Amino acid sequence: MQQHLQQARQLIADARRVVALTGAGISAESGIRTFRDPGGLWRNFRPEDLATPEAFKRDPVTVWEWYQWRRQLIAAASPNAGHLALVRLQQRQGLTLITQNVDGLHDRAGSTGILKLHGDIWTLRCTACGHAWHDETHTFAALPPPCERCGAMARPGVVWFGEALPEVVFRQAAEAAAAADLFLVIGTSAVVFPAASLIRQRKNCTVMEINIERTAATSNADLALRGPAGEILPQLVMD
Ligand code: BJW
Ligand code: ZN
Repeated sequence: MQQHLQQARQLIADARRVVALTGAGISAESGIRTFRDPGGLWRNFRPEDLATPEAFKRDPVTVWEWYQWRRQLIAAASPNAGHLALVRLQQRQGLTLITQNVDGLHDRAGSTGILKLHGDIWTLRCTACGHAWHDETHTFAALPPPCERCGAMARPGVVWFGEALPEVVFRQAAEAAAAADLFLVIGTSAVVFPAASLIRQRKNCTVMEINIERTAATSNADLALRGPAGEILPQLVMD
């Protein structure tokens, strides 16, 4: 492992265009459960019962209860050493940060220009007029909450299965990935598309995975570091 860490540190120091794709695993050490690990966020539900437009149409209150519960957990959590190491890396040599996470912990850590592929749990969007706004309410007076502009039903500003990712954000992420010479894949099972399609072996681009387990991305990785992101990342960016 020490040898791998040394090699990884050198790869980062030598890289000119670093891109990181993060998933739920980077927030695990902040106490936010991942989706697919044992005891994960889907609780006793199937993903299609909570994270689809059909589920929301069928039962908006249950879906909102799940999001309100998560908003409360996230509000009580803090960014961890993994989030902070990515801030340091961005300040030191530049980094394009792409995340699948909706928890906002990268923002709270201090990362900038974050490309959020799956939206933001702190954004609400009106199902009628499309108005979107930032809202940090922990316990809504009523569920579903109303649009602040027209009073119609609001939904979480996140991307559910079967919905398109924000077009401009995904394009910027794909361009950054194509131009990268080092691509870090951190704390994601890499099973959700099109986010996972960004992880590809290219000529002149090293793919480095940081995860506690083997994942769907491991076979594409030139170097796989096994361990918690909050422990490994700080060791990679220390001066
Ligand atoms: C640690 C750790 C520690 C733990 N340190 N590591 C091609 C093939 C097959 C299917 C499809 C395909 N293309 C599209 C699809 C369909 C679908 C899809 O991908 N399905 C697959 C699941 C089969 N994709 C979609 O529907 C997407 N939309 C789409 O394709 O639209 C097409 C379209 C075009 C034009 C018009 C209309 C439509 C949308 C996907 C949206 C995903 N949404 C969610 C919910 C977001 C909101 C919310 O949070 O509630 O996003 S699902 C959920 O999964 C969430 C996550 O961002 C995403 C990824 O999960 P992630 O982050 O990888 O978490 P886990 O739990 O899976 O993994 C955690 C990892 O951490 C593990 O590896 C652990 O080992 C590790 N770990 N502790 C380091 N301390
Ligand atoms: Zn509205």
